[in-house]
Amino acid sequence: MKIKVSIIIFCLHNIFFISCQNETKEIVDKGNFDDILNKESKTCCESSITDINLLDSIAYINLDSNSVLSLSEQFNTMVLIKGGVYYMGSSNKEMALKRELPQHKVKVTSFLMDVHEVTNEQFSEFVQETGYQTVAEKSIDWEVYKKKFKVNAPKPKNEFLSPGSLVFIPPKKISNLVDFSQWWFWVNGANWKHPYGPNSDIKGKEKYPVIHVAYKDAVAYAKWSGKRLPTEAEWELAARGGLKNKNYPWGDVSVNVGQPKCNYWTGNFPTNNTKKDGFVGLAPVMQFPPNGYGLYDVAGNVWEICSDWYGEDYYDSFDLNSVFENPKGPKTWKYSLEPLDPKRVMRGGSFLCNDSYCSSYRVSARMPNSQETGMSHVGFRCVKDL
Ligand SMILES: [Ca+2]
Ligand SMILES: [Ca+2]
Repeated sequence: MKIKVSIIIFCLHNIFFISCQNETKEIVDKGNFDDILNKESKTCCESSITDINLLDSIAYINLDSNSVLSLSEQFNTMVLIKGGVYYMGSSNKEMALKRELPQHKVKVTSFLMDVHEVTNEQFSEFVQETGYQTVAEKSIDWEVYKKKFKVNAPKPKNEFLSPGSLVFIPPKKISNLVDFSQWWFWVNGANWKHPYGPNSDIKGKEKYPVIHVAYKDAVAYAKWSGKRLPTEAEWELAARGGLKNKNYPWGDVSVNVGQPKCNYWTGNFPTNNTKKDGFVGLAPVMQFPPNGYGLYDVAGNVWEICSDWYGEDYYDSFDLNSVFENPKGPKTWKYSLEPLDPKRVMRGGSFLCNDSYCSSYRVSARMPNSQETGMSHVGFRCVKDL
């Protein structure tokens, strides 16, 4: 189905709502999809990887003291990301998309960053204290919402105005890797508490990253916790972990070689997952070795929302003879494929990334993310000024 730019975010939803609705419902009704997907694989890798993490506990900064922290205490900690000048963007033109080029010098001020993605447990605390409702949990009043647009957008179908979010459901077979409506579905009732629809829940998923959060939700959580979202310049500096001009947070070794390095899609996306990294779907945070700054899962697991607007040619605006201090992105978004849908930057890739598809576990990879919609592979982490 062809994308119609005039229908704003709903064009995105519409193309997801294809002829597989019945199949979607059947799969979603089975409940916690992560459980189903990961059931057979958890014992093969999870325990051994966690042991490595315990041994690798390094340089955690407790905001209240500098004492050594237990693993449970680490869940609420941040690490110092020392500022400086670095080359932002890809140094590998063969692997990079145009949006990652050219490399340009930026200077970033020191800041603190969460060691892991925000978890369901953390987000629950926020909601319990504030009564906050996420975007995915609310209906849209079209009469109010349509005033946002300068063009006359046709009213979407009612299901797209009812509470819901976008859920990845692996297809048995696909016809191509371009039409993502084969594996993304709009599911009414899907939200952070019910990741795969009304019959799913997050019991036992306290340490999993929260998903189905829109930009506004992430900002609200960050503000409540006394933090903020990172700029993409901050995020990339942090993700590089002190390494220079490397492809990944761990260096240049392929994600497919050696011990599992992150939660990504092993096998043929999106029809076959080999569980080689231990997880077919989402993983709890901190299951893989951290990068050089002690940050977990900057590559893979969930995409991480940044504060910048997404500009597809933003990097072309930099004077390569200058150093830009704390860039905060373009004044507004630009994304030719969906020009009327406001896009923010997200970074790091997710459990769905694979070398055959997007390989966005690379530190320079950047992706547009609709700020109005939640998805089952998008989360975030926060930063704090010193
Ligand atoms: Ca995986
Ligand atoms: Ca991540």
